[in-house]
Amino acid sequence: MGVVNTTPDSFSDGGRFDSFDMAFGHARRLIDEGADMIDIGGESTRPGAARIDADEEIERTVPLIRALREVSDIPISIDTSKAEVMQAAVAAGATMINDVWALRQRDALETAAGLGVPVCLMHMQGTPETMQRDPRYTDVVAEVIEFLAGRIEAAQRAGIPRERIMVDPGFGFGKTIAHNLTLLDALGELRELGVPLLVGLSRKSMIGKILDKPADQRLVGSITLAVIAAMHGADILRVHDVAETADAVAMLRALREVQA
Ligand code: 9MG
Repeated sequence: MGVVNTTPDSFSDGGRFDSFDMAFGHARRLIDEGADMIDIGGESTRPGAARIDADEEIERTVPLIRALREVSDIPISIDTSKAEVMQAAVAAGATMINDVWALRQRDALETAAGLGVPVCLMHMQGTPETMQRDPRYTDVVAEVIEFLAGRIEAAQRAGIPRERIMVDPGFGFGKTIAHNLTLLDALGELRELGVPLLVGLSRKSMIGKILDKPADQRLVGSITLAVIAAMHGADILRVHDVAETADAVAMLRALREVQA
């Protein structure tokens, strides 16, 4: 899953893709590099990022989705928590909802159920404004699994069939480095939820802190974590560097073929 942020304050690209043309060009490049799907977001979810209203989020994302739909039939995921944005994005051609709030915002559950597209339910402790202040868990793996199991149940109760649900432990969303690494190491346990596993580790601040590197120097750290996640059973990797990650995953796949 290739990441296309249309946010001017995007942490990973310094806002380079805040204009339509640049975002469109970037998305096309990710498709050419081998992305199996594109995740388009209009509101930053990084710690402390400013919230925007639904109209602005729609303005940033929907023209891009429409334009991509004209040139490609690649699956497009809309990264949003707002029911209005989900509706507008799917009407424009998005085929999946990626919600860091796991459909806990107003009308999101019912809207996603009505739209009939797959959803990714992500774990987050707190809110993007406050989540990194002092995240605490007694048992991070058990608590993340319990939360995701509850959201799967809520989604199913709202009418979203299990086959359309995937989950994500939400690396960096209300988690210390130790929480993130513990979760990564225990990713196999999340597979017991019985739905596909999506993970986003690409360029995250955990890598920056461990390696002491800014976002544009986190490629090796990102690829390393992507490979570890894939080895632990992640089904979908949400990444900025599609070509490099695709090569790394191809190497892992080759190894698995001789193991089979
Ligand atoms: C939007 N977004 C930013 N980071 C993410 C992550 O780790 N997972 C998912 N599903 N979405 C994310």
